[in-house]
Formats: sequence, C-alpha cells, structure tokens
Amino acid sequence: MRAYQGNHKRPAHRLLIINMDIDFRPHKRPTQGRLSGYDPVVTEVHVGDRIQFVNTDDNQHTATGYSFGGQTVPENYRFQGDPTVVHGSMIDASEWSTGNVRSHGKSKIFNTGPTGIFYFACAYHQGRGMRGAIVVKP
Ligand SMILES: [Cu+2]
Repeated sequence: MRAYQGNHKRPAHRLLIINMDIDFRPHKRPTQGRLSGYDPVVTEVHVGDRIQFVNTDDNQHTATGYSFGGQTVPENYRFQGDPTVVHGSMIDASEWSTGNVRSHGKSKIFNTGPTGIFYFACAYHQGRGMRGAIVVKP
C-alpha cells in the first residue's frame, strides 16, 4: 500500500482482475443479496480503474451487466440483449457484456465511469446464483 503524502494525489488507475468460476462459494453480502461465482464477488474500484474478467474454470462463462440501478441484486433478472456477445466498454447500469469467455480465457478490458453499484451475472449460470457486483466510488 502506498501511503498518501498529504498532497491528495491518488495512485494511478489500476487494472483489477475478477476471476470467474461457478464453484466459488457464495459470499454473505447482506446488503447486496446472494452473490457467487466470481472472485472477488464484490469488487470496489475508483472511477477510472479498469476491470478484466479471467475465466479460471473449465466451463465457459460471461459477465453481463444488469440494466438496473438499485441497491440490492434483483431476482429473476432477464437479459434484454444477447449476453453471449461482447458489447459495451463501460461498467455502468447497462447490459455491457464480456460475451463468452472460454475456459482459461480473458475478457476485454472494461472502464469505470459513473459511481454506483453495478450488478452483473453469467448468461449461463445466473440461475445457479453466479452473480457479482462492482462498486464504483469517486
Ligand atoms: Cu457461468
């Protein structure tokens, strides 16, 4: 950890990795709902940080944003577009998606902009609880 020197300078924007694996255990997140299948399952970032998903599993997965702005993960969300196709480049309250990320593959790199809690899920396994959150702070 770099110590602040009192000049209010932030460390440079970071690239954060979120691993994908259906076997990652559910985490207790009483304020956000039941989330699992990603590690970290809740990722806190600052505006301008970037995010990449890495599939450490033997199965194909996606991370696809929910078009949703609430505080707790919605149950029974239905994707409006095709989550298996890569689209979007910003983590926000829209249906950005990694598209299919093959076993041991990596997604494109996403940017963060608006602050808030942004939920996402796997196109194939959201019914099994494969859902996560990205919390973007100023
Ligand atoms: Cu999956």
